[in-house]
Amino acid sequence: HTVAIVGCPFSGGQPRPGVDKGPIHLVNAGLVDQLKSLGWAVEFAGHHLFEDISVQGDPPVGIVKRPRLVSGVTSAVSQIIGGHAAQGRLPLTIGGDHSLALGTILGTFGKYPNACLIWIDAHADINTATTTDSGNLHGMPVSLLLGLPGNESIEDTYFSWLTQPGVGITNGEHNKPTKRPVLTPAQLVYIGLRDVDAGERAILRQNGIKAFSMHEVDKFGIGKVMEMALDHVNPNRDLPIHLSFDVDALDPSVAPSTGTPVRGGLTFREGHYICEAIHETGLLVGLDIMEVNPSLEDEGSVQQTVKVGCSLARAALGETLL
Ligand code: DIR
Ligand code: MN
Ligand code: MN
Ligand code: MN
Repeated sequence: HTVAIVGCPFSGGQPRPGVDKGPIHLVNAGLVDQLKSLGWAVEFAGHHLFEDISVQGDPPVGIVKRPRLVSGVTSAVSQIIGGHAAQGRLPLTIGGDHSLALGTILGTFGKYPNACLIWIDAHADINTATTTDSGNLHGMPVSLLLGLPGNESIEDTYFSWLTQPGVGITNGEHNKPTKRPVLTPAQLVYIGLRDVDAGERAILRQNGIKAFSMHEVDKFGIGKVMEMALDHVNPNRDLPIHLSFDVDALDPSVAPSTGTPVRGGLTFREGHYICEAIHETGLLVGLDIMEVNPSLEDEGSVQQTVKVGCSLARAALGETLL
């Protein structure tokens, strides 16, 4: 089996420089050889610099920042990931900020429309253009993937490509295709949440989206939480799985070099257990390791965070302890 490493040095979905250097550090730390020694054929053809995506001025829409750039880069990412998925390769995207998931998830769901999405994060990343306080698109990808109301100001202008292709739902009256979002709420589950904005809480509640916050991780333990999360999105353990892992889900003592650390996060083992449990299903079809920022904190913290990023990827791709 082949894993395709897609390096995405991109930081436009949030304000802190440096997260674009994450993928370079992960590869320099030996990720390619590490995955080879797990028995994978590894395809890595260098990082994607998105040089052809030039944006002539990118003024905010309302407070949403850099919508043109994020749209251009993430639609390119969706093509790259979609290509790997179509060829039967497992795409491993290394970020870069979490707005990149707009592209990675459309890429895998284009090939596997019935897949489920397991989102590991301190944050829900489900703000809309209406609810966002920061205007940062890395806090918004899930709402765009779900096609939630509130994104009207950016959706038709910049993210109209973000729909499930090739699905023949038509609008009866005019018989023209209607847009079908990439994801439905039932296909999504969160683990690790602990910094959820008020508007996001309302969205989670209104859409009945399943989320296991750190409270549930403490209450039930990570083993039970993984079982419940999979029971929700994958009851018969027969649907493809996309795992999108924001390293800020981990406690800052475990992954300090990330843009929006939040105390009270997953332990080293809890984070790895999630990846191991998903590997055990044999259903993984897409993997993101996001938000490693090697410009933040001291050199030791950077090395530690980069190493954790690599070892999460290895755990999801079959590394075992025995
Ligand atoms: C906040 C922070 N909810 C926002 N989100 C972050 O900007 O929408 N996501 N840090 O990773
Ligand atoms: Mn986060
Ligand atoms: Mn926050
Ligand atoms: Mn995130």
